[in-house]
Amino acid sequence: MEKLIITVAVTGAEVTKQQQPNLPITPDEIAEDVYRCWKAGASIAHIHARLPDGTPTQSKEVYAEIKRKIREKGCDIIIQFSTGGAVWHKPEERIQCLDAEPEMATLSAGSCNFGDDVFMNSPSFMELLAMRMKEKGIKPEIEVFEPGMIENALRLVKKGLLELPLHFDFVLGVPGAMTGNIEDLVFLVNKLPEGCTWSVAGIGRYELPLAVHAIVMGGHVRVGFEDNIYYRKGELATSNAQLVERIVRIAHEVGREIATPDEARKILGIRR
Ligand code: KMH
Ligand code: ZN
Repeated sequence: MEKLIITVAVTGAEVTKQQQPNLPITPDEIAEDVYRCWKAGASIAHIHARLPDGTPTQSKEVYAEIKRKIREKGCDIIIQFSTGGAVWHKPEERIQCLDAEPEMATLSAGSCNFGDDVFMNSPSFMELLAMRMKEKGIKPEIEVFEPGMIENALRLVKKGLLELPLHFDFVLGVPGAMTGNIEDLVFLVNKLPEGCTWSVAGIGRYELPLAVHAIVMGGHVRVGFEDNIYYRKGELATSNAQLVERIVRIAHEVGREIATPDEARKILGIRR
């Protein structure tokens, strides 16, 4: 089996410091948190920028600052920026983060309900994101919240805007979108074209069981405060690194080795 790629989603756009006091917000906090997760075994950092008061921002300057601060620490983790932003960000704000030149960026492959909101990803915006990433040599990670989103991504392949093999991330358990039972994961994995890679990001209580299954199924895993703030029911996690460390221990116990960032680049076809 391929080595395991662990992605850490350190901040997200929805969680607050009130909910999780150890949530990293500023570029300094995000860089330090990413550095600790990298030391613990993460090879991709999925990043959302925030303003100092915690408001989500898609400002390319803030993203560039986060990237610079991570690299200043000598950390070679794959930096993945979110083009998803927050549900209320406009498409032109969301796409800006690509100008800060991440190695990877997310591409949400369709619209869905998202709690009490709607997460909008029109066909024309998906095409624009794919085109911009292609021009800039940024590896897309296809975010799938609903099964039809796989088809949407494959339509972009047919149009020549995305290339196979793609890397997918199944975000399961968002209220309003697909749930996160094991059969949901297996169903989605079976839909992927040969040669594609995938990870799973289970929301809340779905995070751990889905991660454990992904480890033994040969997929990859995303954990972090964006998706889940608890270590176990009723007990907040002390840090993002704590969640990464647990995945490393479980993988070790079942004989799945952990990919370094350079090994992850090879698995994902990223040229540095
Ligand atoms: N915050 C969600 C509305 C992504 O990062 O690309 C979208 C999201 C997906 O988090
Ligand atoms: Zn995100």
